[in-house]
Amino acid sequence: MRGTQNVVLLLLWFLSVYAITSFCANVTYDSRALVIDGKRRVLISGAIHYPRSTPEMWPDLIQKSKDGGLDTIETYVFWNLHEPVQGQYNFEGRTDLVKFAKTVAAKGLYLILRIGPYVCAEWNYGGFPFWLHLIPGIKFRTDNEPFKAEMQRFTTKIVDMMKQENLFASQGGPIILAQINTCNGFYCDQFTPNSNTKPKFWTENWSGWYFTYGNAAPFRPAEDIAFAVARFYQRGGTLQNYYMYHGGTNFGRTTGGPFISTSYDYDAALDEYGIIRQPKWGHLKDVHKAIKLCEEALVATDPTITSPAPNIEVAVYKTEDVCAAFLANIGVTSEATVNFEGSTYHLPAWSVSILPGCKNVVLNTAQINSESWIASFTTESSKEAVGSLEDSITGWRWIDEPIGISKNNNFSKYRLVEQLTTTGDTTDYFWYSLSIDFEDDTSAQTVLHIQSLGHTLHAFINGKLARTETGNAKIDVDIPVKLVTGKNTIDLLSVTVGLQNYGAFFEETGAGITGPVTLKGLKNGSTIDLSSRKWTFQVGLKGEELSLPNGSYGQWKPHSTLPKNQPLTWYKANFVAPSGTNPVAIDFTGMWKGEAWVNGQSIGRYWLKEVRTHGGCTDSCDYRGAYNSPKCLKNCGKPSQALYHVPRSWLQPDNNTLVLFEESGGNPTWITFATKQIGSLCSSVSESHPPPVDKWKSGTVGPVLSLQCPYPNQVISSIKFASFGTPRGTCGNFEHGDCSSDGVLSIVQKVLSSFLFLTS
Ligand SMILES: *[C@@H]1O[C@H](CO)[C@@H](O)[C@H](O)[C@H]1NC(C)=O
Ligand SMILES: *[C@@H]1O[C@H](CO)[C@@H](O)[C@H](O)[C@H]1NC(C)=O
Ligand SMILES: *[C@@H]1O[C@H](CO)[C@@H](O)[C@H](O)[C@H]1NC(C)=O
Ligand SMILES: *[C@@H]1O[C@H](CO)[C@@H](O)[C@H](O)[C@H]1NC(C)=O
Ligand SMILES: *[C@@H]1O[C@H](CO)[C@@H](O)[C@H](O)[C@H]1NC(C)=O
Ligand SMILES: CC(=O)N[C@H]1CO[C@H](CO)[C@@H](O)[C@@H]1O
Repeated sequence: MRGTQNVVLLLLWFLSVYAITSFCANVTYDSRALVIDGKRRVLISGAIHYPRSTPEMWPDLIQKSKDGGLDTIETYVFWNLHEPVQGQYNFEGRTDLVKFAKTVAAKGLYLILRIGPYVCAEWNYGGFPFWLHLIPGIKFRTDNEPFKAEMQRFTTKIVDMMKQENLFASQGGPIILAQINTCNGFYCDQFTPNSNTKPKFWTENWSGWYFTYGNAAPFRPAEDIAFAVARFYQRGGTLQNYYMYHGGTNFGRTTGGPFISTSYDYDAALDEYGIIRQPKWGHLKDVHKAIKLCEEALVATDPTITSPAPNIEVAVYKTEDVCAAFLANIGVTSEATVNFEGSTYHLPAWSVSILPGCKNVVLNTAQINSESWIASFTTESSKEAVGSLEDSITGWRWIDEPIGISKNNNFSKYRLVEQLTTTGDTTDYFWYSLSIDFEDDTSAQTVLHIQSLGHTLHAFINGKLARTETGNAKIDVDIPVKLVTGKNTIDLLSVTVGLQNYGAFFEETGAGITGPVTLKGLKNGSTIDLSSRKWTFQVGLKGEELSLPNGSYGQWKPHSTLPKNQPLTWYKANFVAPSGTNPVAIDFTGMWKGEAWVNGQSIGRYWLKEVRTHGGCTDSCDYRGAYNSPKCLKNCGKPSQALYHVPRSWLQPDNNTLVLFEESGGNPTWITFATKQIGSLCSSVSESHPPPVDKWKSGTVGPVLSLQCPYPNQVISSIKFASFGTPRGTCGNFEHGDCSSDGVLSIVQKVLSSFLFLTS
């Protein structure tokens, strides 16, 4: 049986690859549809930003998108990655846009290319290269000649590049759309295009929300996003795009912010690691199928929308030949029944039923038929592997980063300077150093007052870390200091954590210690302003200059002297990659804040900052009612991000180097590796559920419960829970309800063991 299925799958795959060669398309539109080669279409799209994964991951991500029912992949183009230095372009590796477009084409999907050049996207500086800001007279995103000239040059470069590779649909390529008049938001059913000759497009349907350091992780229930999608097509929508379908990872220093996490998981249908997130992926797949069953009717006419009762909305797309209906209950609390064309339909609160052919309900957005599973991390040390993974990280070595000025690029001024215009955002790190003599102030209750534009400040007084403080736009801190007679040193390390990516004039936002800096409460009672004293500045760290992130340079000191909880320390170790093919993460528990590199490639900034919202978290969230990003939160009381993705393709089987720069202090020997896999499957079915969408046409009647292992090499090893009645909870936390029939677990176990017997 399994063999036969494989043959069928292979066949389909060949067919889809074959299909791309006949792509060459004439793409136009009218008020109702996108018209591709004369065929009127409604399309479903999902965002995958190519630099947030690796070229090795792209084919799998795009295949899973296709399997999930998408027609189209959408991406921004990230100017600051492609032109890090003015006139010097980069289109290699994760920035290989042409390869990404060709991968989309090879899977037989369309591509929407949003060239920007402004992208927002929680991306550093909204995608603008920082050098753009240093062009005299420039103002971003407005009618400004220097800006328009640069924007035109970059946009032309990208368009020409795509043309040269024949990637536009008119040339036989996958790109069907570039910049468009559209709607972004959690819901877009009320949106109207700026011309009545244009179709209704939704470019950013936020499938979840981004994570930030120190805040709980938002998630969006599958029932609610399914509701939003169905509502959009119910009210005349033509194309919607999930933002994100795969969020991925903000590698290196690419996060915007400040304080956007390195993980850009977004609670998307594909998780940060590319694993299918259930039930979201499967439920949306069913929604897509249901909409596609209506496609002919959707493109044939505008909907007739009526409201037969409060909170009930019925949309019918009907011509002589075709019909499709959407029945919505937009009420937040009450279920409802609707009479439609002689039949009665039951609608849960906040749900839409889809009726291709206007007769049978194939899907209700609040009823999930798709199976669920739990993908979880296993630390190798908890496995019965030969040798724990802790043993596979060996030979920790270290180098201390000097406190204060240590590089020849230092310079002095009798004032404080803004950080970004000085560093050009080439590094997160910028030193402000001052030395000051006192005759006798040693017994005084002296306070050092510092004002900074952010984002993180480490203040060292006489070589000792006196305070770490974090803030967006404003850090205002009083640090009690003990001065000594004679020379005192004040070394302030200012650290950026991702540049602002949105808001009016966001490009003007500065960082660093712009003052005032004062000493209050000296022995003679006076306050002195240090802002206009002689400060010495240094761009970047000594370790960056020495290329320590590469691991093989510098005088690394031995394990026997390894310091713990020491600020400003570089650590390095060798490790053997976790075996197998499951995605890999590093658990940085034990460390505090810094950046990490694997084999010289930055896996991003890490920060174990704890989630401070202790009240607002919930495991299960009521999907009913309008969603917004604080509505459903998880991760309270835990570090906002402990696990950091290391792409498989960056690893060798053995002899890998991990380097990290720790700002505040930690214990690197606690660091472990973990792999992510799907360990548990859940499925539920209700007698009132319509049959699965894919069974609908094949004549199967009644509800069907199915379980399928996500990977070909997996088998079901045990059944943990089974209930027939009114069970409660979510996958992993089920419990029996008030009504529950006896012996279900043993019946299911028996079925499973006979199945295993049959197939073995
Ligand atoms: C493309 O399609 C439109 C409308 O369907 C048609 O008017 C136009 O002539 C076509 N263009 C080409 C190059 O075939
Ligand atoms: C500062 O830079 C100068 C050269 O510009 C160098 O001679 C000096 O040693 C540097 N200072 C420190 C503390 O490294
Ligand atoms: C107080 O002491 C500081 C530091 O010793 C000195 O700079 C300042 O001039 C003194 N102020 C007065 C009013 O004596
Ligand atoms: C690694 O070393 C190369 C060559 O020395 C250098 O160009 C590169 O910038 C280094 N990478 C990092 C992350 O320091
Ligand atoms: C491990 O890799 C480092 C740097 O990539 C190299 O210098 C070293 O020779 C390698 N060691 C082994 C045993 O292969
Ligand atoms: C990704 C994105 O564009 N997010 C924006 C969505 O809209 C909200 C509110 O309208 C903004 O706060 C986000 O920045």
